[in-house]
Amino acid sequence: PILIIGACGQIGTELTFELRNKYGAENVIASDIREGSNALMQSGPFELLDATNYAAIEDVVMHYEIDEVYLMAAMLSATAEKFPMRAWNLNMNSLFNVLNLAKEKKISKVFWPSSIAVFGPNTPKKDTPQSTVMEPSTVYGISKQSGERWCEYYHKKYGVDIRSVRYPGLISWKTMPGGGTTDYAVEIYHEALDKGTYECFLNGDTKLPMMYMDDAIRATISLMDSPSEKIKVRSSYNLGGMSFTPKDMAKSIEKHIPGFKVSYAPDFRQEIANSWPSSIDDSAAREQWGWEPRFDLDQTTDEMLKNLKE
Ligand code: VAH
Repeated sequence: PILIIGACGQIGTELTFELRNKYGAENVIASDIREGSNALMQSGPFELLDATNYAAIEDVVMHYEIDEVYLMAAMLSATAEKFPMRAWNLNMNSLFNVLNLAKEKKISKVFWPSSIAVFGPNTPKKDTPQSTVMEPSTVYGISKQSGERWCEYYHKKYGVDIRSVRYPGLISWKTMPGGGTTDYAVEIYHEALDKGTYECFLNGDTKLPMMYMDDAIRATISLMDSPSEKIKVRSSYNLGGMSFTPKDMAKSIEKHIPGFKVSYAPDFRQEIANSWPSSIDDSAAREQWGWEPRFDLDQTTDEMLKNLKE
């Protein structure tokens, strides 16, 4: 059986549905610090669980005889700047808990998400390499960089089968994102439909790596299904999908909603976005486990507007 920690989040929710489709609802235990959407709660077993509490996680793992854990609980970039110590505690201690359960052989495989936030202001911004200078300037980025180092250490020293990808900004419609710098890319669709206008908290030329959630979920499951010997990167894989600016999004949406207008009022999140790459070189993921994105911006816009209208 599989345990998803942080199952009510933007990625966790979709992973729960997809893994339940694939393995059967009873074999996928969803857990989070609070209950999730009705759809999620009605789709299979759920446990209230604090990701920073080792004993509580161990109890759930033993009770359900869990084999694999997807650790999706974290505080994202924007919120982490407001609560640095709470973010460090959640992001790091949740990872140590799961890595130590794997070291004790209580679980056999772990997925843990990193992010393009591991890269910093002096990282090459275009086609950012898999291995390069990274001096993250955000609490969230520091926690992801440190988390990657610990993942690689536990693999090398204790043989822990941990797998990870550096997600770009993710666009989805099933749940709202929580406290990220790329949340504008989800909000913009909601407001385009509700109000026909959107005030973007980044300037219009901010180019960032992005991905439609279906691609991100497919990448995650493809990585977890790959034979261990193929996985040469045990820190975290660069994962690319598309790169675009808020202005590109406005144009893509305007094709469906004539007269849609975006205004730009950058806030503290602009500095975070400025420290991140504009595009990612994900050749290692492509070569080692066959990664291939499918959704471009216009296909993403079609999907988002169609599903949000329903
Ligand atoms: C955030 N959505 O904005 C997350 C992600 C690359 C962005 O890490 O913090």
